[in-house]
Amino acid sequence: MFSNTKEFKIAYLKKLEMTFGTSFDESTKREQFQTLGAMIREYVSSEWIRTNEQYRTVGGKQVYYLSIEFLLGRLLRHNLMNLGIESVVTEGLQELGIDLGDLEEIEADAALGNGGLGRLAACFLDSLASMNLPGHGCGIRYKHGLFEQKIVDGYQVELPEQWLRHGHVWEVRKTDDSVEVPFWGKVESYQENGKLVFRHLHAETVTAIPYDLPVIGYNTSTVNTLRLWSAEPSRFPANIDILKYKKETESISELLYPDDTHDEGKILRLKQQYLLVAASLQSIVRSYKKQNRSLIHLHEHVGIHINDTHPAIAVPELMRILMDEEGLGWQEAWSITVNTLSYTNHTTLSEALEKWPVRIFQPLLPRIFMIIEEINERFCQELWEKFPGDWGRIERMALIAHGEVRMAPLAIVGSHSVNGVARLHTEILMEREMNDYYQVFPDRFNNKTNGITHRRWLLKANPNLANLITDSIGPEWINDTTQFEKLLHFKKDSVFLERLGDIKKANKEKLAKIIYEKAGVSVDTSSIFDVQVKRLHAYKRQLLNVLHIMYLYNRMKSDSSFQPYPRTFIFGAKASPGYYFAKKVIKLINTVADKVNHDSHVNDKMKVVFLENYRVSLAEDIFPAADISEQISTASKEASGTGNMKFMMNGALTLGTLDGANVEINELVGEENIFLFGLRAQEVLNFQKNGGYNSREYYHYDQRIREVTEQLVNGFFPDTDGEFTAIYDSLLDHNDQYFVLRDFASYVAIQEKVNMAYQDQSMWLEKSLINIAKSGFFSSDRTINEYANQIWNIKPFKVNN
Ligand code: C3B
Ligand code: PLP
Repeated sequence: MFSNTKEFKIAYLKKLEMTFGTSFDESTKREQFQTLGAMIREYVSSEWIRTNEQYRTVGGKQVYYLSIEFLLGRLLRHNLMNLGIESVVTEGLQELGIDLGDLEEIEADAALGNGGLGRLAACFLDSLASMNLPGHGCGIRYKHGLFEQKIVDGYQVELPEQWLRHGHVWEVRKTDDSVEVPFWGKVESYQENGKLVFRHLHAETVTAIPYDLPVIGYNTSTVNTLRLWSAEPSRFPANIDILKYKKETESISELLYPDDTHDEGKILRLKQQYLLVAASLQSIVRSYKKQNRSLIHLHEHVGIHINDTHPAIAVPELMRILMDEEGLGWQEAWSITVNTLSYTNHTTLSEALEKWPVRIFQPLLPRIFMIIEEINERFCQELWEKFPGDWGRIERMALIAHGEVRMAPLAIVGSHSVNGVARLHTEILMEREMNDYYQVFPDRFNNKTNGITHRRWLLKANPNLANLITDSIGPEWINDTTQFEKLLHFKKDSVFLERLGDIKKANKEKLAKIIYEKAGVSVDTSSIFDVQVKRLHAYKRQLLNVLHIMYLYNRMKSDSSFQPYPRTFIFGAKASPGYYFAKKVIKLINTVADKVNHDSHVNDKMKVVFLENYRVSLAEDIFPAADISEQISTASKEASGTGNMKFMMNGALTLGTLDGANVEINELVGEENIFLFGLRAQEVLNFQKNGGYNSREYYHYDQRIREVTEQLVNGFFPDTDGEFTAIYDSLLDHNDQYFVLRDFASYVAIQEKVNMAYQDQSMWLEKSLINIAKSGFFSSDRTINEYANQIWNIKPFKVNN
């Protein structure tokens, strides 16, 4: 299509005129962006077709990653980079007087996810394609992604997100591949040729339309597919209220549930889950059958991954297809199902463990419910044989109990692999949370520590650091992340370290500009950039961070000899709209920011910034500019974390608890290169099991704690009467479930260490370098390689031109 700048310009201008019927001079930025996007999609179309054809004809096993969330972010520059045409395009546009950076800003983030889980799915897609692995994503094309957050008067305000308003340039609507998904109705069974046959009658059917996105690998011909389903009305049935039916149908893919790690018990959510699963499975089976293969061998050619329990209905749905549609018997169908499916658990928080009331589930998905009942009966029978008389255990482990269908047990029983997302998390699953199942299926459980795509989070987000790395150790690290360790040679190289320091400084300047534009706060770029960005959640303990800031403020006001090194505390976080406590913490951060930033006694030493609307594109500007990465969850509660890995890869030092993947970061970098504090996971779990923690004791014995907690309610912040009572009560009346006060002193002490350590810049830069050099382990290439070899059994497949 084009192989140099000149050809690009000609093709681009022609495309723009043809698409928009306008001359280049009259075109808008949006038209220029849309033109470029469409050109790139066309550019990859032949490779996309070739990949699909070769997968179908000669390729081996393929895997499908079912996920209710894909937090993709923007795709323009990432696609250009992976295709290796970034510089040709940048130059060509420049010659036309267009800045690629400006066009990038036009693209809306595809925010079809809440946070870590959805972003992990997006990183996995990049690694699959870049490593030539035949793996595709299946998700939902929500009309509205995660809400847009505005901060008004310190409060979070949610606005509907509108990413599709101008269309999504990367997608292709595939009407011919649409499938029908039935809800409600009833099931009839009858004998036919000596076999029991089931028929789903009077169902309300929805048409699922796929929209396909190309997933372009880095420097390879592989173009995999992310298939996103949209719900539309089927043929309008007779005698119904058409408008109502249309609205109800479309509402299924209308919006992403904005709850992070919370079970949302709504019919609509269950409909979304079934839409995703039923549509994806039908389409997978349809394409499998095109290869003229018998379904008896499905698991040899197809792997289907259940990302958290949201797509766990894949277990009964695959059984239904194999038995009701393909005529297999139970045993045979069960063996194929278990061997095809695998499942990842992402949390042990009890509020996130999905359970559906039978009274909702059964009428909505009558045949699926029948199959779950039978899986449950057979499973309980097995348990009975293994543990005769142990009713308590059987009740704990059953898939249906107390009027609820339990999704995690369904996923475990119906998959051949169950994995956690960091070593500590997997141990907690095996030894505690899922120990009953571990005893029955010890071989199924395994760990796959999360990872991030270093191509987006380093190569793209931090080009200067990427160049320094390439200059120093060559470009191989881009495809082989074990090469990162070669950077350790430069530990004592003052020229290298100085360049590293300059790059950090430049990234901080870039972020400082954004902070000024978005939040109106001017910050000192030689101060320590201390950053906590992630969803707002009690267990992630943004509250501990802000109480520490209040303590520093108090101390600076009362003790003039206390002169800590200047700091900029940066926060970014969305709270689920119905999460009262989390929203109060946002208000508190903004209230403290207001106080600190306007107090001339302290504001040359500290600033507090809350960046609104934290999302992937903003994250790409934040990670490269951070000095300190706050990973301060209550130990045992953060399954892994992936933000921690992005900070580390960009040279920030972790200040954290021994939780999730922090444990592995610590092992890699060594205790001198990380700042650890707080209770250990075992201690937290023991307190939770046996009691023995009394938050009031910490309040009484630690004057610093008393002062900051009282300030929440004593009028210290003007015009906030009663505003923070809920926070105060959570700490004292409700015994501080997340051990904020218990860890406070230890947090203050470690922050003091950070304060000292930063002042020795050459030591600091050395620590920073060690963090970068050790971060190769956290590339999602490593993670995906483990999934491919140990769970999915898929092999790289080189697409031929
Ligand atoms: C998250 C966990 O909270 C993180 O610890 C983890 O790093 C990521 O998943 C990815 O594994 N998570 C989430 O974002 N949403 C959920 N519903 C459950 C877990
Ligand atoms: N949201 C966005 C936009 C991210 O980039 C990340 C990072 O991985 C997350 C959420 C998850 O952050 P954490 O792992 O700190 O919970």
